[in-house]
Amino acid sequence: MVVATPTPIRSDKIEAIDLPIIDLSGERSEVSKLIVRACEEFGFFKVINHGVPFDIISKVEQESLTFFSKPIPEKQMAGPPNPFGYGFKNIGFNGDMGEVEYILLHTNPLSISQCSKTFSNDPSRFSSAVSGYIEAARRLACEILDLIADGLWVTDTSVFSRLIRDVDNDSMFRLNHYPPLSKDSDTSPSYNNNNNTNSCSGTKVGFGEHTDPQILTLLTSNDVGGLQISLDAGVWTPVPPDPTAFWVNVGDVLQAMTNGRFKSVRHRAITGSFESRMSIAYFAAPPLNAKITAPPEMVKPESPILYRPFTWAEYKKTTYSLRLGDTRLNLFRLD
Ligand code: GA4
Repeated sequence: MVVATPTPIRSDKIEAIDLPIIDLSGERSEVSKLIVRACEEFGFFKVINHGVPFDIISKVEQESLTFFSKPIPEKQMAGPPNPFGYGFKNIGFNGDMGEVEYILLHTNPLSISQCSKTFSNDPSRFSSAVSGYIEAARRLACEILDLIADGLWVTDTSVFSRLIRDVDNDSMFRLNHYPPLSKDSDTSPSYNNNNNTNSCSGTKVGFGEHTDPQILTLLTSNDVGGLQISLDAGVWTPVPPDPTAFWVNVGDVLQAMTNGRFKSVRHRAITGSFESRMSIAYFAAPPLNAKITAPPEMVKPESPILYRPFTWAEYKKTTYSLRLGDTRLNLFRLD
């Protein structure tokens, strides 16, 4: 088993580089080429002119702010995330910890409406805000996946998007709150929503380094930074916040389906700001019984098949049996 141990923050190198920006209002064949290049080189890009009204994003942000502003014991009544619900510092089931609190949900409409009463005094407002975001993010993810199929010259152009159009898709939704530094200490963040302006510096891991197991992740955040991506081990590139854009990252399943041509990007979130970082993530995932394998166009004599076919259920089970930072896709390699 290949186990990647997260590198301590102190010894990491920070390297600012220009990250790809995709303007979705551009000419289709040009946009699809640029997306493919971004996925190959970075596994990560920013999307502007995406067509999702800002109102859809800000309604969820408002719900998120209202929930995370509650006292911790009240929030904990909506947890633990087993597998869905409110989580505080614990990430997953194998001892990973971070300076983060979150809500993790399945995107199935029934499960959203059923759990909304645990998160809000106005469940129908919460449910409609979250469902609106999920539907917009799903559409955007489908559009991006269709552009990717075009750019890769795959004949079946819905080979990727079909997986998340399926009613049984296993996509997830996550609200993260990374607390600001506390006034009283150098390094302890504070989980209330005060905007501290006079605290001292101190950087901590909010969400440790990892790749996302799914197909694609769409992320929005408020105007507070903290997200970083890593293209080389131990070298981190800060992602400048932009509340008007979506950040997209390639997940493990898309790496497998492109036969390793796209890279599932390692990323993490750090804390150390004087303000709370809030982010919203949509993880586009296939149905549990979907067979994950590269379409024939991705396999050539010079690039033979890299991974054995697997179901999403099998991949998910492996993911949850490992630690956050583990390189799980290597366990499915054929060589
Ligand atoms: C990372 C991507 C998504 O946030 C997530 C995470 C999941 C969780 O928080 O429960 C995992 C993590 C994520 C990968 C390894 C396992 C599972 C925590 C963890 C230690 C919801 C997902 O699908 O995988």
